Amino acid sequence: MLSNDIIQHHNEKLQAEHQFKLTYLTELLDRKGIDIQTIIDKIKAFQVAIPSWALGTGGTRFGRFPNGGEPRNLEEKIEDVGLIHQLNRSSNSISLHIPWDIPSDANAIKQLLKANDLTIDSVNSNTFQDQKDQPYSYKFGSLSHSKSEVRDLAIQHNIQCIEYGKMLDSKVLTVWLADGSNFPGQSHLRGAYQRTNDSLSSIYKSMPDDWTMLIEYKPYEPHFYSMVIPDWGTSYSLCQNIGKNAQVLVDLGHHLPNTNIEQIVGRLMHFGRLGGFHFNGSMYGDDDLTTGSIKPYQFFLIFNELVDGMQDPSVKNPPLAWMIDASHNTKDPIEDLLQSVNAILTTYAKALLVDRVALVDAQENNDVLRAEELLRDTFLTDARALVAEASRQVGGAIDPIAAFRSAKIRESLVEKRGFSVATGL
Ligand code: AOS
Ligand code: ZN
Ligand code: ZN
Ligand code: ZN
Repeated sequence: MLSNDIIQHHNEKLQAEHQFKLTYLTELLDRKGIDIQTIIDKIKAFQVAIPSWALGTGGTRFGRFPNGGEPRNLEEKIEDVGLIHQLNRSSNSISLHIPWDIPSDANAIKQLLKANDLTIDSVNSNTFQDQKDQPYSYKFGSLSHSKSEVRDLAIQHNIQCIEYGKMLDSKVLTVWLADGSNFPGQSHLRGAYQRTNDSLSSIYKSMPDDWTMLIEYKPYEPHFYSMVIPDWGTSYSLCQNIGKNAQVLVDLGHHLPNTNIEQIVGRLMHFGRLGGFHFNGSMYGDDDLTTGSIKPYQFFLIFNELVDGMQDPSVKNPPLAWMIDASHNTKDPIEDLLQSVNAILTTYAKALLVDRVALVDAQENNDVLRAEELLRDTFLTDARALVAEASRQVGGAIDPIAAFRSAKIRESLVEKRGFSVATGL
């Protein structure tokens, strides 16, 4: 944990410049009839989960180039997320990956979470790797496998994940299925879907009533001819078949180039089936780059759709689980996560600023240019001071990355943990 003095001292140094920017923005928004504190309060309430596997360098099947000080176990991963949350006050939960994060002592983990002001977000199952001494291999699939003994093993693993989640008060199971085929003819495409449907149904039946199952889709990788759950339509149909607590999870990197993701988001919210989000940045595919780093306008348009759905009382979509799913090789992982959360909050803030009454009016009257300009105007508004102020008001840093650097946090983690490399991708 950081001493609060460090953050306060950091904020004092930045306060004058921050206030200057905030005053400008307050006046600007006031002229548009927007109360700045209402927006700031919404930003404060927005929390993004950190995945345990993003705390180390990774995201590559080639070489990893760690800088040291990476968390060596679940306890240290929780400590890292605790640091992130102390700095930005917007990352109050951690997502676990089983078996990488099996809790050895659930009570001790719960206490540590509490001390760090954190909770467990989702529990993620892993049937994309064989574990040591596993009786059957997932080489040719898991929940969709042609042999029932392999499917049963994968089903049991997911049920075990639910058990770990229950111990730590999680309420979400996320299933990302790597199943698919590499060559035409390898797999019976309809059969693989039906077996997956039945396997997911069995897992769902083992889930407590107040849990959610999130089903993630991905068009390719690790398989390159077919994936069993390649797109939102497949996820959606599985959810429809399985039950009301099954929801689609959208990972921003899991689309073919130029897909209109905002429209997918809108559709799923309209159907009440959008359950969760994996934030990252994408140039080509599942690149897992920093959120907002490559296509910020597209990211804004996605958030615009999300906020529109969240604010519309006629939309019956459950609250969403927000998580970052990124991991790469060249930045300090904690700095990268702080940067991603900041991009998420800034974009959320901008989406909150959209004049929805004027937008609907422009749409109704087919004023194409005005509708577009309403969006462009908010996208081009610099909303960073709103996010900084939200953080400051609840004891976080005005500039979390600058605070992380000036407090030499990575240096002290290296000193404590040595040249450690985290488990994960
Ligand atoms: C994989 O591509 C998916 O994005 C998963 O959500 C996630 O990255 C994986 O479960 C991490 O192991
Ligand atoms: Zn993902
Ligand atoms: Zn992915
Ligand atoms: Zn990814």
